[in-house]
Amino acid sequence: MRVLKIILSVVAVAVVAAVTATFALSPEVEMVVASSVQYRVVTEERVPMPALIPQPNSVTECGGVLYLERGAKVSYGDVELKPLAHYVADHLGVEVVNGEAAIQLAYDPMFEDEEYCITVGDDGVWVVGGGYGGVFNGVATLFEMLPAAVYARNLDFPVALPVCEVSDMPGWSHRGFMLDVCRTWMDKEAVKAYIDILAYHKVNSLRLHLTDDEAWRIEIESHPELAEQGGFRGGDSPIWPRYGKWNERWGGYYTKADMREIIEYARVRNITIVPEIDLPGHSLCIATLHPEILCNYTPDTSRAFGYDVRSAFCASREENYALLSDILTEVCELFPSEYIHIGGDEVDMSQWRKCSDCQDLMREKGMSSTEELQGYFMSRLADILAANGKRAAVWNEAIDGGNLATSTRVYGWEGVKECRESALKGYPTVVMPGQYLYFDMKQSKLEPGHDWAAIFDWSKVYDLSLASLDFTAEEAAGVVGFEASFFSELYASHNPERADYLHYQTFPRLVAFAEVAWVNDDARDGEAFYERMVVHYDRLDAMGVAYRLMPPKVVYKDGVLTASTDDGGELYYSIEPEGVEKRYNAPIKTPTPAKYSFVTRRAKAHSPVAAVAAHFKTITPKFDITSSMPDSERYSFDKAEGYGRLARTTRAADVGDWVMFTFEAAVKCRRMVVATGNFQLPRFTFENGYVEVSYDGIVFERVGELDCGGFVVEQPQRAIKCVRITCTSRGNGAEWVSIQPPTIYPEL
Ligand code: TNX
Repeated sequence: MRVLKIILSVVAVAVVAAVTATFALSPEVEMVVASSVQYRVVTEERVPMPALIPQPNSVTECGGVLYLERGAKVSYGDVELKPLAHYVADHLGVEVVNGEAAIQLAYDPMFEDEEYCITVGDDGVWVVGGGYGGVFNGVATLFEMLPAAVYARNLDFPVALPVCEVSDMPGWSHRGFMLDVCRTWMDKEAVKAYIDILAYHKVNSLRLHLTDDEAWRIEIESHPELAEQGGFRGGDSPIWPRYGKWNERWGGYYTKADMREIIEYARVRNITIVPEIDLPGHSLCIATLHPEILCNYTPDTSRAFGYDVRSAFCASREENYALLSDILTEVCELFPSEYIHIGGDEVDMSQWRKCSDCQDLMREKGMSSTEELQGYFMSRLADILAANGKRAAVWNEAIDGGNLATSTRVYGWEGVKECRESALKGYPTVVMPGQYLYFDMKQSKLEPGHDWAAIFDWSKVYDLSLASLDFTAEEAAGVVGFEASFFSELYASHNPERADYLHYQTFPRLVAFAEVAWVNDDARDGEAFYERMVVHYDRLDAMGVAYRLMPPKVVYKDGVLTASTDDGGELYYSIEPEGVEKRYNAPIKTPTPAKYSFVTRRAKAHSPVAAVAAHFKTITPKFDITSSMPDSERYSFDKAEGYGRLARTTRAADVGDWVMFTFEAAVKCRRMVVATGNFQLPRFTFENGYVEVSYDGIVFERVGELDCGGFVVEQPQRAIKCVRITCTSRGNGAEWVSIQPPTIYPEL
């Protein structure tokens, strides 16, 4: 019966692999004898269409199932699509042929470039797009229609697909992601692995943030020292260490050959690599190698042991434009992208105000603000790009001077207001406000990340739309799309770097982003999306993504502690102080619920720790700060003593400098987190050092080494009277040390 069905459907569709004339008795016999059936359609069966993200514009299920057989082949209608055919075949574990096949990739000139249509039916599987991007987008959707194992290249044949027609096109032409490979070095293979995941989510632009204060990551042949020296910091490198890895020389850079490989890898996956050379600020790294680029005045370097911490190119120095012309010309040659991002964010303009040459230039050009001077600087760079056939892209501050051409693409990051203003002024605008799309932000209060823009999880990302941001129609007309980002100051503290921190911060927020950037629709249903996303978790698991699960719900009632989750994760719990993780199978009867904490796990994913509120409570016992370093007048030590804020010293630390916290009454606690530096940013720290505690204020006991400026004293056996942090290396690349109050968790 089964054989008969195969014969009938194959006859109907007449798709066969090469069959020799020897067997050409009749078509039916051919198919069976050659056992080269690529697929069969069974009209009376049904398989449901799986949840798709992003949701396509139109999905029509026609009834019937197409079974792809192990002998399925992939073919392409245009030689340009050959690499894509191999991409598909590689995922499915099948072959590419230049002829009839179960899966056909083809162009239809009637479609828009990124538009596509998938038809599953008697003619097999057709993925048709307007351009390469359209066919790629269709392939990305087709993968979602297949079992998740396709991402692990581990499909079990036959594979069932619903007979259907999907037609779809993106609501936004720019669906970008920005990766900061400066603060944390990510090598070629790490970038390619991440490109794979972005591509599955139909992201079509990856901006690599290639230069910053901490590193220069791209080879420039006319100035090899930039990458060869500027690609490494710490140890014996001239680049001061920051953000972890302090003792060792650490980093790397992309050679041009590496970058060409990345560009091609991304191109096959419909992703354009957009380079960012962050100018004129964020240039401490290049300024350390080429101090001549800095403004014409002698800075006071006494607070940083002679280290010049200025980070902006002098805007008046003609040689700077020649140097940048050398650099940008090579960048333009290397990257096929239409846009080259030249930065423009957070320029310390006080340097230009102190520079007599910059002041002279402003007078000569009739400029009244340093913002105009920045506009002048960026315009000159835009001219260099234009001479090389490229357009400039900038961060939103670069348009503040009002003198940058509207052909410039603007990336609005500071806030919604800046995005709307840019669009209204006529700049093609990429919307990426930090409070929605900076995936270096924390996802909840006690999780890792920054919080300067907001603390948010995927649900806030999913709510993002131009309407939700109150864009007028006129403003919306200037928008080219959205971009999410990952700045990596806090990644380098994971020693050694593993993909899991990057994954945890960016997924599933990026899953929500994938739909926001694709579906131009203001009415979004977050709950329905969550249900689809949980289905999508199977795919993330198969991709090997270590995403963040939502915290399990924890309830304590009538002496019973209950935990639950709705995302297919497995629940675990542990009890303090032992902290051994066990499977959670049933509610727990306990008089001390605060001692319990819960986490869910699923493949490589996990949730943050969840518990009753008392588990996370901290206390604020009174303390005094003393130090070998004087405190700043404005940010004096007594401000930190009230747990209100950070304090500062008046200079960076030298070997042997110390800071001590002395509690009014010795503190009995279960955990004490002590750190120098900003609350979330391992900057303004002691670069290296150790921590001591004293129970009587007289005898001190060394308990550990600083890690990114901090150390956690776990389960101290006695009440702590003093805790002291001592520095073992000179300087920190800044002009002061930030002092933060200890975070203290009481005994349970
Ligand atoms: C602001 S985004 C910056 C970056 C930091 C980021 C941290 C932008 C244009 N400037 O230099 O890495 O915040 O969230």
